[in-house]
Amino acid sequence: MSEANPNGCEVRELDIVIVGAGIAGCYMLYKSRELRLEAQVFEAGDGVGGTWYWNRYPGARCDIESMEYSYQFDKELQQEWEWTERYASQPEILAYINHVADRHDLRKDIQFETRVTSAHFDEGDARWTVETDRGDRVRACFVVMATGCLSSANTPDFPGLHDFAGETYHTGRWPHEGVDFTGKRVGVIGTGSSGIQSIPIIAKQAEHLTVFQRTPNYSVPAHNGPLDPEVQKRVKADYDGLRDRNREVPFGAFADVEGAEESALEASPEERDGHYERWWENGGLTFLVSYGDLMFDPAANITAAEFAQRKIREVVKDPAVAELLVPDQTIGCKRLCADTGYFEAYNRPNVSLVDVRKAPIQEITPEGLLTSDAEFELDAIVFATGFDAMTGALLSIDIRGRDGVSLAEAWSEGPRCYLGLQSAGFPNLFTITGPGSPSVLSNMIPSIEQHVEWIADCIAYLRANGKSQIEATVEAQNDWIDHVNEVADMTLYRGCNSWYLGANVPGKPQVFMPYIGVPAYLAKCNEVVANGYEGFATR
Ligand code: NA7
Repeated sequence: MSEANPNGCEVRELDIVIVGAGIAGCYMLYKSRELRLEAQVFEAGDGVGGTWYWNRYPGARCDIESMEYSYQFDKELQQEWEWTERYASQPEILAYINHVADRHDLRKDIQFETRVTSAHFDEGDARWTVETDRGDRVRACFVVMATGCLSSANTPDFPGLHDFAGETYHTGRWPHEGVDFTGKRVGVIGTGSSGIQSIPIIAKQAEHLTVFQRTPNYSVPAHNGPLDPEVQKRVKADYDGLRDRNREVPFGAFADVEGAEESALEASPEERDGHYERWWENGGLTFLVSYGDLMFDPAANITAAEFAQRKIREVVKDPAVAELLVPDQTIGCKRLCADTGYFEAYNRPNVSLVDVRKAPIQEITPEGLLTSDAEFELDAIVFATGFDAMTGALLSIDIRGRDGVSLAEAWSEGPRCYLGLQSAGFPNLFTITGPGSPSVLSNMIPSIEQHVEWIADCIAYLRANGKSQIEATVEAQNDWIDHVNEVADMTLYRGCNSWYLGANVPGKPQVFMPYIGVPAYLAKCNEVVANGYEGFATR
């Protein structure tokens, strides 16, 4: 079939359109080729990498250890690739994804610097029409949204923002050429992971750094360093074993943490402190799984929270500053951070902390920033203010399914997704690590691979069975969302204003988005397939 697009060009007919060339989009393209699908990837950036392409702020680093944060589909790559640090830096992960793209010759099917603007389903012939900001118009049987969970940058709409005379940056849209803050008065707004990673480095460069903190966060020292060659050798000797063990544990990572099955409350205070001390010294997010009940039992959680609070008071010399930095919420409820010298940065004479929970930011002025009780002169403002997580990137595209209903309408009270893979009313449209899947509460790369493989197997199944359409049923979707909520209610995750709930974006419906528990999720996905795609309607 041939039809003209607005530019007078022929409309390409494809099997599959993949939106995004991050870790998910690249692997989806690889799997599509295996199925001999005619595939096209559209990517807004000028290179592959997604999250790791955009987040180039100083200190950007993965908080999952590099031996676990990698693809497992290419066994040779898994053996050949040598990570240099315990936690890989953004440049190293980006180099890795670029290597994967070269190794599998992916770029020829990726159109860069092209943002998908709309995807409309035509019920007549069950095809999606996808349009881009470059005037492309293509039609495809399947659309896969590999748009990322943390890709839609959230910059609060402060009055006066556009009149600021200095420079502004968002950590998730960092300039490729880097930024030199030497001799500048810098303000960082936000103390989530991006703020916590970048603040120590900006502090070393800037003449003065003012941190504007709304909610203090817990952070465990990462204790990053060169990757021990012995660790690398040991993991590579049984990589599949580690991956298998990780599928058996709630976050899909940290399988080899000893003590993870036990209760914090069964240990004596001395034993517990010794145990926490060992995991604090070990470094990073494993602290949170050092006992099995930390995210389930408030009394257990308090023991870990108090330990972490004590550590902040030990590091930060000025007691008033320390008190401002000590969180009063459940540890782990907002994502725990892993840092290198974060709390130590507040001991520098050129760093000051401002509590904007007590005195909120009122406006950005041409000279700086005004809170309700003081004015700060600044040459540069860094927004470490996070993302419209999990739904932002999807809802920024005009997606219309059956009966012309838009995804924004269907999700007006929060995302509705079956298994995080499909939304009822949107046939043949898949989301990778969508709401309702473990996604951000798991090790992202294995979760991405599991979704990509599930989608590829599903397409193969449809073809083998002479079917052309698959769509989540409303009943299965409703049941699944109820289950996602039931599981969340058994934990302590709902108890704070986190981005898991959408609480960081004004006006966003507050719904707990990720599914907690990798093993149960994997079992469910497998069961659905074994039962002939139970909960999905096929035609
Ligand atoms: P986060 O974790 O969402 O952190 C954003 C920070 O910005 C957080 O401290 C917010 O305070 C703060 N923020 C957001 N809006 C405002 C306004 N209007 N005023 C003051 N402060 C504000 O994003 P990150 O980029 O750091 O990390 C995202 C994830 O990436 C991270 O969890 C890891 O998984 C990797 P709040 O807590 O909302 O009070």
